[in-house]
Amino acid sequence: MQNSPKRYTITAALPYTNGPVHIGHLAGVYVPADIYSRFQRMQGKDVAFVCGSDEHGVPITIKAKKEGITPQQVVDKYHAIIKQSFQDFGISFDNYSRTSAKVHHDTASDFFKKLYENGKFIEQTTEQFYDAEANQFLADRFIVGTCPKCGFEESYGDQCESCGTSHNATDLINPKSSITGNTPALKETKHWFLPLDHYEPWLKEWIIEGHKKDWKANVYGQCKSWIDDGLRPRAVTRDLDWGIPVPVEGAEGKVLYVWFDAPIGYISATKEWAEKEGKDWKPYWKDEDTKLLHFIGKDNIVFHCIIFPSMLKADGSYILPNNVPANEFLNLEGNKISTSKNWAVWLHEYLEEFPNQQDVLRYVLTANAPETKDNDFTWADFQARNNNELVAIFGNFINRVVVLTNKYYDGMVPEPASFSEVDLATLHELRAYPDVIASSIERYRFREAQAELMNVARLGNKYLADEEPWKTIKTDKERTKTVMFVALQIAKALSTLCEPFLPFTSTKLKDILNLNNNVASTPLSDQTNRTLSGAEEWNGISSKQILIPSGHQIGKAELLFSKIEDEQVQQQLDKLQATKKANASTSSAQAITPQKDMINFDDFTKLDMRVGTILEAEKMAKTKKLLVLKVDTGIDVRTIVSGIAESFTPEEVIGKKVTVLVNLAPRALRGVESEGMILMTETPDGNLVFLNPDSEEVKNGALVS
Ligand code: B3M
Ligand code: ZN
Repeated sequence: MQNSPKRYTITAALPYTNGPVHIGHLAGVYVPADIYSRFQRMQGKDVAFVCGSDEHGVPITIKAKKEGITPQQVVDKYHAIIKQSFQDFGISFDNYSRTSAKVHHDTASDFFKKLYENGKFIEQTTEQFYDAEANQFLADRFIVGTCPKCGFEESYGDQCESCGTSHNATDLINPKSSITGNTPALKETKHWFLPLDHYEPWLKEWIIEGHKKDWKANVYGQCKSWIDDGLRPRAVTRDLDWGIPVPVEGAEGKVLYVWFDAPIGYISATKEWAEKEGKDWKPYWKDEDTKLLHFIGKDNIVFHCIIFPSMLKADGSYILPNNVPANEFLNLEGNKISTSKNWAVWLHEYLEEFPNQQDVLRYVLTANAPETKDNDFTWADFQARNNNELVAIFGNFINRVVVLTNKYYDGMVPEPASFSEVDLATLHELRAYPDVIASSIERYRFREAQAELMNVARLGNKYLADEEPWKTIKTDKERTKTVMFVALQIAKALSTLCEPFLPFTSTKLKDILNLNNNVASTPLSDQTNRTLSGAEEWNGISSKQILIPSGHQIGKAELLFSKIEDEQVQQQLDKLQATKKANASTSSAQAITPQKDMINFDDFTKLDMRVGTILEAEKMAKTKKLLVLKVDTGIDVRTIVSGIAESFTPEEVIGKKVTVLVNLAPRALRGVESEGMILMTETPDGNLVFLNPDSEEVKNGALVS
């Protein structure tokens, strides 16, 4: 691709329609994607910003079973909620489609057929997990077990949400049906596999060599470790009744794997949009001069960097993603956001509870964006950033400029006298910001870009505070006119520069300044009234142009932002507290797991459990849940990998007496041989607790019987 692409195809991960959108989705995917898209449009670029509802897959059918309705009713309900809330929040998709649409079924079916007819799949009959009681095969979230890579014990059949890896269900350790809880049987079934191993050499060259410098470290690292571990064929069809039927002979009762069809949803959404716009969709997906970008969360990296590109490569007629700037996860008040536990701030509820304050949430989520590591959202921080930054800096500056211009000049931009050194230095500093902000946005550093935007507001605030027009108005009217003229230039610049981040504020500020886009931003000498392009507006700030000319009539003052009161924060915290209590009571009610199948005494005597002491502990690199322990079992000192890192630090467990199952067959977890298991239990809100003897007299090696 040339340096400046002819067009941009920007995709945002298709949200599953098994629930509404929450702040984690917004911070991870949709706000950054929208900032980037809005910015490129302002630069006059040809942008197709597409998304849509991800309506197939097991999560939908699980939700339907839970709510006693059909999958179509589930997707219709949440597609409407999600689409409306994105629109109300200012996420400026050119098209928000849905994968149950005919255009998508046709596009995905044709895509599969072309690969099938060109022999790109391996057709294989293999043994897959089957739940005899539920009378169905167990695909994806219908089966859970221990992740073979990181030891996470609630890994799904297709993907581990903890370490992001994607695997086949038969790789799971200790698999269980999520429908009945039973240990599944194995039953033969035919599926079509994409031979990812076949694309390994090309992926090494395209990613490991080709994108070492320009892909984010978290993305590159996950791809590299996945490729280094060796790629294997991946089933792209499933034995399910909800999804896109496999369009070939002998595939009755089978559908496309949701992660095969969903990324193709970007293509069908582009087709649908191009149709409406009277454009040709093909250049957006097939022209090398198009920059293709996927905005996603880190749990989708492997699908967007390895599996979907391999599909595009197999087809041979598509371009590949230029970048996949995936974000990490956002937590809420110190805990992982969870749809199933209702531990979230839902977008549609926020929009109701904080009317006309979309930009406050956009601002706070960008300021806290988990761009390189997981981050945390707290309502206290939300209030602080709104009150101390948006209100006290940005809003305060604009309010003073507009109030004083109305008070001194009836709202008319004054004619400046001669500019002082400070004036010229301030205007010079202002002119640097468009490029600074643009550079951060182009490198997908939106936190940094927004911080620079706030520096423009700080520049204006400081200028007014230093020049004190409210004092000079009494002694030097000419000086005051110049100061207010300079301050109004900064105000106008803010109305342009904030648009990608705070689109509602930009519109409001342009209304206050009465900038209905026909204000000339032209060289000092020539004042012609014409509508400016976004690029002229943005880049005009950098040149020695007047941004808002003297004689222009601005509007009346109105507040851009209002303070968030303690009561509003408390209301949200109470809501979360109620959720926590509800979870605790349901989990304690549910926690009484049904008794397992009966065993006899001989079975029990096979278990060799001892008292031990943890001598050493360290976190396992690149995992969130695992600690590598050295345990003195009284028999020996051995290594045991334990999934307790989210409940204990290594320091907290050293010296602890524990109960150890010592004759459990060793297994390798991320390359570390684990010999045994530390017995734990957990509190209702999910904190792990050791099972240990309540007497110091008990020595290591003592038998537990
Ligand atoms: N529906 C979102 C998720 O994994 C998934 C993205 C599809 S993008 C093609 O939560
Ligand atoms: Zn894992």
